[in-house]
Amino acid sequence: MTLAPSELILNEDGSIYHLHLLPEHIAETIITVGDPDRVETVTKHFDTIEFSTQKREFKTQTGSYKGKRLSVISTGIGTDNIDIVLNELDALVNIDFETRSIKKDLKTLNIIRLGTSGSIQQDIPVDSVLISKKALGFDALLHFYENESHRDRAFENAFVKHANWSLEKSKPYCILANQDLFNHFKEDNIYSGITATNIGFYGPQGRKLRLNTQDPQMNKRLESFSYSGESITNLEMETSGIYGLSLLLGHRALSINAILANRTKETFSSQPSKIVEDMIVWALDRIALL
Ligand code: R1P
Repeated sequence: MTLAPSELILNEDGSIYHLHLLPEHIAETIITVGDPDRVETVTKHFDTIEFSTQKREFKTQTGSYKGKRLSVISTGIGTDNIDIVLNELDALVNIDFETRSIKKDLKTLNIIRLGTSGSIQQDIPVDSVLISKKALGFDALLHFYENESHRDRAFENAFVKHANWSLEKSKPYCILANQDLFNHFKEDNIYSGITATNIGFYGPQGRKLRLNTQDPQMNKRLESFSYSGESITNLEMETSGIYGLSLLLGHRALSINAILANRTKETFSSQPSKIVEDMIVWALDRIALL
């Protein structure tokens, strides 16, 4: 099948539409960060940088760290951007841009998010690092794709019942991290849990400035939910989309987050830059061993 110019959009220089990248520009292991300024916070630790570009919020640098070729790309905020980043990264490795057809031998990328997040549990403190074993998506992204065989329906239904979740929002979807990557990064001083991803920072994460939220008890209901001994630990805005699309496309994904806020205790880190920097240094050494 040939992909039409309106479906696979390439720029005049042959690069993919939004990311502005050619296939040779990316490594097989990709670090995603939200903030374009965080790309250099990661790559300043590299031995060499071979390539840099930026279009809109999507800044990419490729280089090597301890001899391993890595790309770092900023996604901006939200799962709508994740739809673009994941589909275009996949196109770069799995679609032949000359013939506009899907390649026979598909490649698997490692996609590792280094992000920030807020804890919703008393015992997950500000300034800790958490890796996400599962994601619970309150965004609707995955509902636009054929996804049935990848979701944990029993978990989703138990959550909807417990939280009295209004389906006028979206049906939450539950997706597993790549368990090999999860085990590679798991260690004693790193927290793990279920990351809830939502479509906004204020109301959708239970913050009230001037507007009332649809359910003022939402975060309390998230906090008290438990399924097979596992709890929802934190809230952010990208992990469900990364896990969902990675699983559907055959890539391996893991989300690692510096916990900057504790929503139950109403506290925020006094040294967010240092905590993010420490997470990056720790994660890079682990990534180099992949
Ligand atoms: C909100 O401030 C942003 O920070 C968190 C959220 O997921 C959202 O993208 O992650 P990043 O620091 O990775 O962007």
